[in-house]
Amino acid sequence: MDIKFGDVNGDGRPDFAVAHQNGTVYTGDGTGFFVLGDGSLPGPGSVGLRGPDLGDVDGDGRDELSFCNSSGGVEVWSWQDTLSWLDISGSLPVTDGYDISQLWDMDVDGHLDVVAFGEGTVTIWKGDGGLNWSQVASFTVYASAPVSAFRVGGDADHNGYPDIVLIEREGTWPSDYNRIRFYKEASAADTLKIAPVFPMGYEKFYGGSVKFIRWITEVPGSTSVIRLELSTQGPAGPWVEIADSLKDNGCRQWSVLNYVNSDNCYIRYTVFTEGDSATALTPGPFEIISPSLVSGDVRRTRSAEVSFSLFPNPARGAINAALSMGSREPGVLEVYDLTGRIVRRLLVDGGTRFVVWDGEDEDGSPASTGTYLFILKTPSATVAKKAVLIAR
Ligand SMILES: [Ca+2]
Ligand SMILES: [Ca+2]
Ligand SMILES: [Ca+2]
Ligand SMILES: [Ca+2]
Repeated sequence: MDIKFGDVNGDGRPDFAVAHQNGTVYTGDGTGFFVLGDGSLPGPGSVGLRGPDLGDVDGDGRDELSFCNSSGGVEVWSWQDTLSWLDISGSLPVTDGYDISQLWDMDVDGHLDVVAFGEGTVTIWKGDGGLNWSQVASFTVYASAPVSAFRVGGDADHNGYPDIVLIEREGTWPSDYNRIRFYKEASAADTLKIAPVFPMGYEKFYGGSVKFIRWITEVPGSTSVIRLELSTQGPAGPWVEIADSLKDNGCRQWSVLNYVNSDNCYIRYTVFTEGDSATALTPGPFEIISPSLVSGDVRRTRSAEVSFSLFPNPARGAINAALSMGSREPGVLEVYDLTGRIVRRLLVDGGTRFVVWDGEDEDGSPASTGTYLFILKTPSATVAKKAVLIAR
């Protein structure tokens, strides 16, 4: 793989690493603009730093960079500051025949390991979260075969350990051919287990952005399904469902909860089989930033003609909303609690309207005393306001 997205500087904005002669790491500002961030990294030479990958080696929420150098050695570097990178390659080989690197936790101990492929050989070095890398496995697939592709991380057999897939050119010209090979880690699955893969703690996400939640499961025998839940108030919950009854394929695309600011977020992963379940939590807290709440509680997009007011505030038992929007614009008024959980959804016709939230959730149970966020969504605008409900 010659391009990988990640966040090297921990600002919550996507950066990427690419094997290219003009440079390797580009940092993004979140609006589609990227600037070269190589700084003190080794120069790219005529072919670039080959087979780069990004992953958080030291668990601080910022991605480190791995790559293969022009001598076939394997290196890992950590962003320190603009233009300043630290070499954390330790005892990884300075010269060898490697072409592509991957950063993945192959033994599922919570620390990323380095895996590299080149000249027909795959090698795994176990990491300790710092500078130390120790070789734990190496095997030759087909001596001196040129590399086409290499990817680790999927767990095809649900034994709880990632497997390896690669493509190389085997045979000799003119009868050479591309060969795809798949290697599975050979442990038997004997205990139901789930482990988080991403996020792992201290990442920064923007509300409304899209991230991939990843996990790995050890599933003896039967079929498994996954439930994902979010807490924005620490590892004890309360928990809000992200998705349930998911296929256990290790990955879920997630639209990060908006209108929430918290640096104490956790995901709870649960794997279910018939008659059994297992649970795991994100190892450390990650952060969700919602800019719309940073500068006050009113957010407008596009149309200034859509507005509403809430009264009284605070209100006992029920909150009134006076709405003003285009006559041909039916909308929805959503009520959220401050954990981001949707409490009630009220459909409203276009024009000038008056609706009452009776202080009950979708099931008719009374909501508790607290601050609630009201979001009015129409085809042309989204407006948010807060009000306090005092339970009856
Ligand atoms: Ca970034
Ligand atoms: Ca890091
Ligand atoms: Ca590991
Ligand atoms: Ca496996």
